[in-house]
Amino acid sequence: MKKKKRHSEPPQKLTGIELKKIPKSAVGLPAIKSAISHIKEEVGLMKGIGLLAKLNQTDGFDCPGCAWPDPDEKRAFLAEYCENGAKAVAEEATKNKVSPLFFATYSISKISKLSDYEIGKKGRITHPVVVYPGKDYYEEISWKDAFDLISNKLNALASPNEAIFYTSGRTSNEAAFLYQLFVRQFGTNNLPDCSNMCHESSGSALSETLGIGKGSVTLDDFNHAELVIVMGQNPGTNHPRMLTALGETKKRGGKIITINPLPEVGLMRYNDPQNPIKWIGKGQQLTDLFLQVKINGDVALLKIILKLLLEKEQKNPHSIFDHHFIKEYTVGYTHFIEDLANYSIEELLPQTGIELKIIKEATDLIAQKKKIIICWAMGLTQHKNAVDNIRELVNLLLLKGSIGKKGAGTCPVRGHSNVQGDRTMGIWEKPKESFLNSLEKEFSFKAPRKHGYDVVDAIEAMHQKKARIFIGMGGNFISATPDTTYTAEALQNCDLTVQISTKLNRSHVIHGKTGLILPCLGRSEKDLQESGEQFVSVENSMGVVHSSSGHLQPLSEYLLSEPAIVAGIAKATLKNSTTNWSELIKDYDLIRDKIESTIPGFENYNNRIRKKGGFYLPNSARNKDFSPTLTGKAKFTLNAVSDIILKKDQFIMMTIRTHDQYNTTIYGLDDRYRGVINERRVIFMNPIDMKSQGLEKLDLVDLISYFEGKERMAKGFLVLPYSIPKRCTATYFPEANVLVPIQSKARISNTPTSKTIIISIHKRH
Ligand SMILES: Nc1nc2c(c(=O)[nH]1)N[C@H]1C(S)=C(S)[C@@H](COP(=O)(O)OP(=O)(O)OC[C@H]3O[C@@H](n4cnc5c(=O)[nH]c(N)nc54)[C@H](O)[C@@H]3O)O[C@H]1N2
Ligand SMILES: Nc1nc2c(c(=O)[nH]1)N[C@H]1C(S)=C(S)[C@@H](COP(=O)(O)OP(=O)(O)OC[C@H]3O[C@@H](n4cnc5c(=O)[nH]c(N)nc54)[C@H](O)[C@@H]3O)O[C@H]1N2
Ligand SMILES: [Mo]
Repeated sequence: MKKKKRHSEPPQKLTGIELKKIPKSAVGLPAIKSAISHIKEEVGLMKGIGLLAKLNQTDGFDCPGCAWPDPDEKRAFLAEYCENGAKAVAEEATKNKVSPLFFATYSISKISKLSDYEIGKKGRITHPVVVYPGKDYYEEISWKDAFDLISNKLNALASPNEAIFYTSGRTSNEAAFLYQLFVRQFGTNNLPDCSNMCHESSGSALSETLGIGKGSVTLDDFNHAELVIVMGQNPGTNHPRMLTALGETKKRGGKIITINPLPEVGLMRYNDPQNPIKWIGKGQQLTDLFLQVKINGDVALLKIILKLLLEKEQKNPHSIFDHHFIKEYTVGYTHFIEDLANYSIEELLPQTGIELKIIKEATDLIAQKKKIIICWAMGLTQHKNAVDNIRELVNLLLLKGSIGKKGAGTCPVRGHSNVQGDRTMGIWEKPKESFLNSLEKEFSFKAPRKHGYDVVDAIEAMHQKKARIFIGMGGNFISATPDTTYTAEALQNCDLTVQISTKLNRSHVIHGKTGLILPCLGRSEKDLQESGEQFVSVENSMGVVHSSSGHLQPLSEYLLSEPAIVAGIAKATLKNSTTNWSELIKDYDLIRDKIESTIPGFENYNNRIRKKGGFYLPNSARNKDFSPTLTGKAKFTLNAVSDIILKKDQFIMMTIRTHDQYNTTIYGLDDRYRGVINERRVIFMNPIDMKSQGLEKLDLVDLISYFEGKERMAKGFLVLPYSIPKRCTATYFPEANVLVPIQSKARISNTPTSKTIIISIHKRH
């Protein structure tokens, strides 16, 4: 028992903070400098520059950073990447290796004492390794023995539903398709993925209201939009290339409204990285109007805007709403308008924390525009009423007829570079009947119909020992999921955990009785199979499917590609499979042929994927076709405002990313755009709240979270005064995940509420 505890809590050492002035604009020279310094340190300068030249080029590899699309036509010669894309590549192409020798010297207990930053910097894993029950060291294992071990354990289960198959969103279409095929032939739909913690709320809301779980805009729409509203998103750090698109909107006379509890630097001003002449100077202003909303105040804010728009419309009929669109394409309008009368602006206003005057300014801007794009990310999707957040913004777009026309629509900005593609390939615990039917027809087997576990349910199942095997296709499950201590117990309850990974991470030290690490090729590396060099394909945030081929020599001769690993496990496990797994791996064109036969939109896949820039998947909402909804029309919905009530001395806390991390991979210890250098255990607070709590800058505090009578504690954070609404605070993910209660999740989508955690703050004496 004692040993388990030791592994579950990441260390809490503080590093030595330095506070800097918050920069006035994003990107520009400091970004280039930072990118080069990471590349130099991890990869070496010459090799690194060669690598960057291939990033996001049509003959190169897809950036493992975010899912923001590349331009359809013109690609800058050397520079379709950003600072953080360069860092992501540097991390993957690092010279640092985690070999069997490393594992012989570092016990698992010893690794567990390192910080996430230190663990990540150890580098790429070179050989398959295993830890046996009761042992504290990983040791080398052959691929064959690893596959046999997995197959023996899987086949010994009482039911296939006792195994869980997680996916993180970097996995290629080819690997994802094979993975879900194997899992379903094995007999379960237990396919949770990182989407469950990410854009699941968007998928739920958009499928219900517009009939497709993906966004409707293309990159070109930003060239035509009259207004872009960016809600709950920090693109300066997480999707830097989006700033270029916003810059284009501005150049053409469009406006930008930003809705965020923090004045995120990148959204305010930026310096185009591809236009060095402009690096000197203040940069281009992006945001025209900033609404500093309280955490989870978005539905209240949108309702005020909707009510004010309605007032204007009633005063001057047909001046604001697109009645033709509403009549032709939607249902539920009358009911929706009636429901707005149940809310009063006076009651809604305190939830937003914004002056009415500023909300009126925003309403005036919206009222005049006919082509509106709304972009959003985790600031909207990780709350109890997250699905409501997104349905409410859809209401606004529907009123304005801003869906399915140029320069307008929904833009949920995806995280992982192929998270959207993985879903298209069938990585989902709730598969559609039509999809299972096609799989059965093509592969002659009976696919399971019972819905599987999502991430939260999977953790519960492992904790209750209803599930005994965990296999992770990429990702870092222990650090990405909520309730770290509870999730650690869940994983440690398993008979077997298998991590298919590129780099060492904390999930390798929180293992089941037997633990396996299977190292795979990264995006930037050559994938050589029997028929020659292979490429893979991915889908970006706007539904463009394109190819990605690595150019580097693989880091170690023992690495296998993700498709080859899936095939290896499948071949060993499935005794009666009619699928020829070895054949499929010889030539990935054969996998793509199978995708074409089972998934709509992939006609002539092998041909079209070879075209420069790839191809667009069909998107019904983009064409004003809402037939996939229950009524065949787009739907107005009634949505709930936040029901959070803070007691005295309680605060609402959001967990956010720094500028120097990729989810659980910590590139460095700085958050340059927020002026925090060399420390991650910090809590951002409003200065008035600090005063009321008797706290001073850099005081050391412990945090306690509250949920359904249970308290959770995270120790050792430094207080930082910041521009953030009163009673709102922010900490960094994953350090604060111990505080996120496993049962605190969004209605419908089941997404952990990583942006609404109720806490109190306790000064160390
Ligand atoms: N460099 C880098 N790039 C990444 C990632 C990374 O870690 N590093 N992660 C990738 C992934 S998987 C994802 S999902 C995306 C994440 O991209 P983001 O969603 O931009 O990431 P977060 O840091 O979670 O930022 C959430 C933003 O929402 C705001 N916010 C929080 N709560 C609320 C709220 O209640 N209302 C409103 N209006 N705003 C709120 C926060 O202030 C913050 O600006 O980025 C992807 N790209
Ligand atoms: N509190 C809090 N929790 C959150 C969030 C939050 O905002 N707040 N955000 C949530 C979100 S949006 C997401 S998407 C999840 C992210 O959850 P995950 O996707 O599980 O986490 P990552 O940190 O992206 O995973 C990094 C690991 O993936 C492996 N890896 C990298 N590239 C590859 C590859 O090409 N192949 C394979 N097989 N492995 C690879 C490396 O070993 C690396 O250590 O976290 C969620 N958790
Ligand atoms: Mo994400």
